[in-house]
Amino acid sequence: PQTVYLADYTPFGYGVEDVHLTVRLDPGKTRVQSRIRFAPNPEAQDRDFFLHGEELTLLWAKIDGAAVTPQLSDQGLRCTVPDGPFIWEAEVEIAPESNTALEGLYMSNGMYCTQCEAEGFRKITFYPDRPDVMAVFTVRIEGPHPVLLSNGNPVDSGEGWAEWHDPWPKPAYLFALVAGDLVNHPDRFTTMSGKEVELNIWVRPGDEGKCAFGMQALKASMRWDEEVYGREYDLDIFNVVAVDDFNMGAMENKGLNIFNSAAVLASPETSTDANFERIEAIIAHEYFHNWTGNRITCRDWFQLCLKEGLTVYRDSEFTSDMRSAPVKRIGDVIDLRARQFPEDQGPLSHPVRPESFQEINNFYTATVYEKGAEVIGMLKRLVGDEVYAKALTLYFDRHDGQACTIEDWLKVFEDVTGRDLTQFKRWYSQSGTPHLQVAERFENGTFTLTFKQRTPPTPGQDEKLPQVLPIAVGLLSPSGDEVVPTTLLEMTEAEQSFDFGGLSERPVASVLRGFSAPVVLERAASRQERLFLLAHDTDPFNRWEANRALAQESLIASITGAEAGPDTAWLSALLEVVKNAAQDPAYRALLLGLPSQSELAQALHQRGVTPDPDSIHAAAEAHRQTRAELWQADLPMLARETEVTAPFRPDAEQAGKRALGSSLLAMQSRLDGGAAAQAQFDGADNMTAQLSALTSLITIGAADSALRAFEKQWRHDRLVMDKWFGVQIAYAPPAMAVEMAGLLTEHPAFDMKNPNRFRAVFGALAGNHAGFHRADGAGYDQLADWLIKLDAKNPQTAARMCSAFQTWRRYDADRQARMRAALTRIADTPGLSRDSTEMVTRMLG
Ligand code: HT7
Ligand code: ZN
Repeated sequence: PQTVYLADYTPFGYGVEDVHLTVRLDPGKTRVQSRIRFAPNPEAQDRDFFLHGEELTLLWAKIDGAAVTPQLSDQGLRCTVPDGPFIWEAEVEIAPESNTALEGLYMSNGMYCTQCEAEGFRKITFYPDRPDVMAVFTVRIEGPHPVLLSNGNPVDSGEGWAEWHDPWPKPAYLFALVAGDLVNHPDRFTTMSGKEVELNIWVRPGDEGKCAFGMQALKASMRWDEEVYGREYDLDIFNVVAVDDFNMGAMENKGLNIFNSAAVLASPETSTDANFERIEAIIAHEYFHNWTGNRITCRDWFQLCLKEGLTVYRDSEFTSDMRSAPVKRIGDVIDLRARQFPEDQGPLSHPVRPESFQEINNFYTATVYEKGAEVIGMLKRLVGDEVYAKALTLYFDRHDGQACTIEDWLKVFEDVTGRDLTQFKRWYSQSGTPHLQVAERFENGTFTLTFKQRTPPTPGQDEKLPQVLPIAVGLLSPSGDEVVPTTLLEMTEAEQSFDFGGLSERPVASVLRGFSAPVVLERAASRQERLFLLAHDTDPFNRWEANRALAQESLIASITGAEAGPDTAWLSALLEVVKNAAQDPAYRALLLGLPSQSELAQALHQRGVTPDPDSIHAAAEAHRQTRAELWQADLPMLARETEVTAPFRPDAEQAGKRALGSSLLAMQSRLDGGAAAQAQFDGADNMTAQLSALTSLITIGAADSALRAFEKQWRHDRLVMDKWFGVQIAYAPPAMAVEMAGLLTEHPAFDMKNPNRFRAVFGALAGNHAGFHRADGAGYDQLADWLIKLDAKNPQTAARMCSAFQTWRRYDADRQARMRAALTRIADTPGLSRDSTEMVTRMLG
């Protein structure tokens, strides 16, 4: 496959003035007629007229009304064109019913829908399918469907047709079309300047009762973007459509967002609190793209983080404002460590702005999204809130309607602050997670913190330069008073010291408050010091972090045999904190979380110890059992405190109580053989309660009847059934996970063509750490078999899931050999997609 390089960027030789599309829908023979006005681009030298096009049957083409015969290839067409402006017309035929890749125009349960980001529009018609070509689109859809939607505002419609016009120039990746027998949940929104906007959530008949929460979230997002960023919606209508077969969460098409139904449909009976929170965040994320992505887009796909990092950052600010900021921050860091750190520290490591790719779909990664958002957070910390707001206003004013680069973004900050951001820019070009070592000294009333930063080599980058690290620090007196409030240190050197003078006694340092930079902190803090921070730190993130470090140390000591069981002194101290009713229950629930088994494997690997998945699993289990026994007397009282008597609300307050209640129930189940969990399961009136009871029962091996009842109750609901498939594998005893996944693929409701269902089964298998890493390699073989099968139908989803193997070099020689064999078998599959080929080749490195 061909590699594309950032350094090779050149603008397209022609600009597009406008595009008219007529789409005549038919499952096997859809006709797409295009009329596009091109004019030479004065900024470009190259006049090669190449239009992208894949899997299209060209019926005819004309330039200025005269028939032409372009030169066709697998990737598109080339044609000789006039020197000045001209009109290109063409008609192609496509077959949406046989499109299982879910990219371009495809069908899902009888409805037509599109997915064009990143390079799907070229599967709809011949076009310069690159984000720097922006144009005004008018679209006529013809088909016998009650609902016919496209981007922008409706122009006119009649029996079997509708016409849409989008006045805002946009790249083709934001094009969308939907047609089908859909019903809507309507609402209205009045913008800050008094414009009325019609809002609709379109769903399959039967799902209309699951739209209200999404609609509330949409209106809250619209208001928030006005209030916080001054951004107003810019069309008369905003449509959201729920689709069952979808490769990712959702897509921000201009005025017509398309959502995976799992990312928008919600009801208390069928959705957990985590589902509600995720839906709120995704609705917000896609809506926020209207300005950060759509009005200002990316020049090329290497700049993906320009829209994704910023939009993730904006949606995390939104969630912090809607819910609890510390809880959101801790959740984000847990997620960053679980998904981005392994990527950045393994063979798939790449910069936030990659410099080359074979298949862009492989770069919608945690690094581009989540590390990209961390970089924005650091920038904001460094310049301060007010300057950040000024810079964003300038960004919107200066670049509205343009396709931009990271250089444009940073220049705005340079202009507003007068600072030189050359070194900061390394965050975009240097891959890998920096490790930050801390040493402390106290002499003559001065406390000195000395930091050393070092980023291990990553693929293609052996040498690393120091990065700008914003390090938030606070100092506490031995009696627990804050003697130095949070102070931002700006580290720019490989090694740097910072002094705090005028102290009467040696303080305890709270370093990297709020996780102010995405680094691995290496700090040889004593157990005593961590217990002190758990009790006294004023920074909620670092209080949680101290506890997390204590949990990790205790587990690692058990795994390596340094200690026989969990640190009971710490567990007693933790119980006191958890019993503090003045603390937010959601925060207390986070304190009860343990590092995942995969995270423990990574921590061991970093210490030069080869992780053994079975010992890790055994230590985690023993820890949970001991904790439950030790806290036995307090569990009933704590559980009573989490009871919610008011009617279900998916807000942070109730969700926090239920989260704490679920953790306590899991402990209780280890003591009472599942009696409390079974009672909760039987009486549950919401999915959070029902599912947490079910997982508690699965964990102790007492879920047979509950699983049967759950299936019977929910077999008509595909999203709830995804949960049923997933939990049985995720929480299965390691020795049974592979068999369970195999058994479930035989279930009549298993459908490998539905990405949600495929992920429910095989995402859960990959997430069952000891089950996937079974010593005989059965987990690896099973996943490889299914990825090979899926690749032939849906390369994008198959390739993403190949990353389950990305940590293969952490493990022992035998497991490594088995994973290498599985990867090689995928790589050697005849006809393997470009997507999966790139992923496995990078992993085999
Ligand atoms: N911008 C979108 C990214 C995307 C996507 C979404 C759905 C299906 C396939 C896709 N490929 C790329 C989603 C987002 O970040 O908002
Ligand atoms: Zn996005």
